[in-house]
Amino acid sequence: MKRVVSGIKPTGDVTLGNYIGAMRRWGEMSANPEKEHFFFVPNLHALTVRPDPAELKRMSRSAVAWLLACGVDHDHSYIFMQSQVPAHSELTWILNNYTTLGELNRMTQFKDKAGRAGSEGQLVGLYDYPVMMAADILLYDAEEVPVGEDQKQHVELTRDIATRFNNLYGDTFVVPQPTVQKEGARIMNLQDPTKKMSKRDLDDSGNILLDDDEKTIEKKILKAVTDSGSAVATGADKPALTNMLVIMSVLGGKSIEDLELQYAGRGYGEFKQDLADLVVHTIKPLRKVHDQYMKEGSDKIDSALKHGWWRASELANAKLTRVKDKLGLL
Ligand code: AQP
Repeated sequence: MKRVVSGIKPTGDVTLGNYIGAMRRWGEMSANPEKEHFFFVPNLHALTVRPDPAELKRMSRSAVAWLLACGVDHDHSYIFMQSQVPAHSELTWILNNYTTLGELNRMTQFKDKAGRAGSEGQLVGLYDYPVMMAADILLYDAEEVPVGEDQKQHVELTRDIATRFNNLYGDTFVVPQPTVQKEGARIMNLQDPTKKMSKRDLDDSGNILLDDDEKTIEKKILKAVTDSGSAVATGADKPALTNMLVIMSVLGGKSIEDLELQYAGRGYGEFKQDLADLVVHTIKPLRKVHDQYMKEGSDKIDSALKHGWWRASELANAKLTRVKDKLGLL
């Protein structure tokens, strides 16, 4: 059976960017019984930001609750916690020996994140993140990796590592394909549309969090920066409006052209209010389900993780044994 792997890092509260670029599709995809789906929480990757331990636990459980709220809950789909499957760390170490410094130096996410983190944040873990991501994918023979645009380069590196290893030791890994949707693959910050909407900004006024209540969402959208002129239209000189139109198009199911026609001659104010209503309407039911799972006494998160852990461990351990065998590791 074909396999699909993707994940959501517990580095902060999940954003509308994570939802539109990736998670929105995961519920529907995971209902396809012809494929096995693995959606995991890469909590080892989260260590690169040295989170408070209690907060890391909360965010990890919250990520599982969002996955469940997005509809990833079927017999043939699995949610698991990365740290509970030790094969991820072990294969990372092995793959470090099949990855060059030159390749890691080219990773734009590292340059971006390390640049923002200052010298204290230039950690080996952050540098090595793409190798662990390769291990995350290759352990499961995943053919497909649905991600947002920002992660595409990492999946391409995974392909290179897998091909290199296969050439040296014979067929071992399935070479995966990144699948990036056309619309909404890179949702931008509402206060600075030149940068990506991200979980981990200290100032979250430009990021819509799935956890935000209705008033906060409305305030963030009404205060979003706009472009010069007054037309609700896309274009190279209209990064803010382009971003908001993409959000409206994806969530509302209308084409950008139709939306431009619909708002022709109407001001930014009316457009933003409609966008705020649409975002609230989309997020509210998800948040309700998420909050139910997060309530004390709900064992849904633990039982989902147990179900996922069992299958993930079975596959990951078998793959690791095969790799060790090929390398002569006793
Ligand atoms: N702004 C975005 N637009 C579209 N897709 C996005 N994704 C992330 N940001 C956007 C996609 O969401 C999935 C999960 O992302 P992740 O948790 O693995 O980490 P990330 O890509 O590093 O996302 P963040 O929110 O920016 O996290 P931090 O702040 O920790 O770095 C991925 O498929 C990603 O492409």
